[in-house]
Amino acid sequence: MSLLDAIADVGVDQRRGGYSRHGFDPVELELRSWFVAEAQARGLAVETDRNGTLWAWWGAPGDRAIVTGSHLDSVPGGGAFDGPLGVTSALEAVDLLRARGFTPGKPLAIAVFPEEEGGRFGVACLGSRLMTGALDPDKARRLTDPDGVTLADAVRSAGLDPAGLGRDPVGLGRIGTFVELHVEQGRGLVDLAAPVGVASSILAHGRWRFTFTGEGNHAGATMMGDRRDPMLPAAMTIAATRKAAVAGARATVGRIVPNPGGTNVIASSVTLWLDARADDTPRTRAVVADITAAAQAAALAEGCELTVTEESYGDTVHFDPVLRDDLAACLGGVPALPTGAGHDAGILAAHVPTAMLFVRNPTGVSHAPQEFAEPADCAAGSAALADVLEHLAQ
Ligand code: HGY
Ligand code: MN
Ligand code: MN
Repeated sequence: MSLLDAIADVGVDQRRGGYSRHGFDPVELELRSWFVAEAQARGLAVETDRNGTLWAWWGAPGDRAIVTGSHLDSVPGGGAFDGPLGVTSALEAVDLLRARGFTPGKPLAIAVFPEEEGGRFGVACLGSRLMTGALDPDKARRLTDPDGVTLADAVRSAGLDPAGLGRDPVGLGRIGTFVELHVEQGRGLVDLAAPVGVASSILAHGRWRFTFTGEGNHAGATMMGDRRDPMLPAAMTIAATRKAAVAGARATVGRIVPNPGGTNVIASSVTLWLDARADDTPRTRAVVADITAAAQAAALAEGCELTVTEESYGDTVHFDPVLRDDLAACLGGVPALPTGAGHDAGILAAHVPTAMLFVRNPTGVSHAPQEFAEPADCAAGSAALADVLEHLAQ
């Protein structure tokens, strides 16, 4: 049984399909315990840092460490590979290196970052953002999940001190190089007929919360001319995303929550979240500005108020070209690919030399149950990661 098979039953979402595994919820805590057991079975010493990131050390923790790893959480109804493949491949790479009789000449660690998807508390790459200081810890502690549980309460239930959340210069300072293996979220490697590739860049991307406030009322007793229905400007905002996302930009509304949400009720408010991405910050912000203008005009026409809040934002990531080309060469000249998906590697890239390896996904689909990687390509990915770690940890 592969390591991925061993966790295949954890966090299956019968209602949505796929997996729902979210930061510090019981499912992710079960996955974290599984990882700790697997790491300890390999003689790796596991520690949990102030932000809940797990660090499994091969040898004593120390500076100039070669670090790999990824995340175990998912989007709601997500696939089996996004995140976990990077964690299981890291464990398998340790097995391969041991089998080769390799002993690292530098500290080597596997990191597992919490809440990379932001599926529970709404901020993507929560653990790496906190570690690098990209997210204010007071704001983080106040983040709430859909049930109103704060991040502070959630980490406390997981055995962490919420007062400890925040920048971790010691932990970050130990990282010499970070390499994350990830299932490709697209068909680039399929089109290139390559099982493994390296990452060149990540789109600029962010998330914005739009709240439309109108007047709740009865669906049958309220004449159409007497309404201030926030669902209408929300719908027009969603329609505006398609027109605004030009020249390779992407704009998505995947989540909309009416309040109170009754079939025979005119909503009093509607909140939707916009995910917008483009090659650079000016283009991304231009897309958001166009959509915001459409939302404001639609809200005004319906007599509704609108508030727009930026929840997270990250500029374009260009991975270290020297490291990228060095790893591509180490792997015999694998292709370099851009990605539209964010990663903890994208957050760390601003602070330490960082690279990513991609494993072919024949469906090209991600953030959905159809996400897939062939066992042979997963094995090629683990072998490639072992080669890269051996190369870096000489
Ligand atoms: O949203 C993303 O691109 C990543 O999967 N968190
Ligand atoms: Mn993802
Ligand atoms: Mn991911």
